[in-house]
Amino acid sequence: MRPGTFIYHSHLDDVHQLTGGLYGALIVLGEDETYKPESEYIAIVGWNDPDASSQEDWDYNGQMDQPTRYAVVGQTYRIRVINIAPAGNVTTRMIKSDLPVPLLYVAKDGAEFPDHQKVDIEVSPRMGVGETADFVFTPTESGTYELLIGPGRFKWKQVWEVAVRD
Ligand SMILES: [Cu+2]
Repeated sequence: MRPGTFIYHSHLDDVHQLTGGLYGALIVLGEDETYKPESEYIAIVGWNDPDASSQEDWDYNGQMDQPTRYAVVGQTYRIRVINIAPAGNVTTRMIKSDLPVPLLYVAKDGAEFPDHQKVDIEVSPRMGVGETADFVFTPTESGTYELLIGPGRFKWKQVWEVAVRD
């Protein structure tokens, strides 16, 4: 299996089992790679209700509220986004003081792009059900950032506090 971001999930009575949480990230590393949790962030988008109609019906890593993430200026962080909601598209973006912060779009559905196809994006392409995408975040200045993931009306706001390493 090639290295990358994949997903496992049930395919029996799909909507009930998916909204019951029967899914998870499947991260495949290259032979020489080591998983470094301090520089990784996995964001799995799902539903907790078969008739999702409000923000509370969407789960982000299994819940709505997310703990603040801490990061360091100049370090790189790989953000792996997985959409396993039973329907709907999501987009991903990073902002700081309401202004877009570019993320480097590096992989799609478990396939790393060649270097010349890795591009900075302000808003990711829309991701449908079962899709994954990887982004690299390299903060250049300290401050409070927000990672926004979700469909149009409902957005997961993941706060990233970035500081200079002392
Ligand atoms: Cu499937």
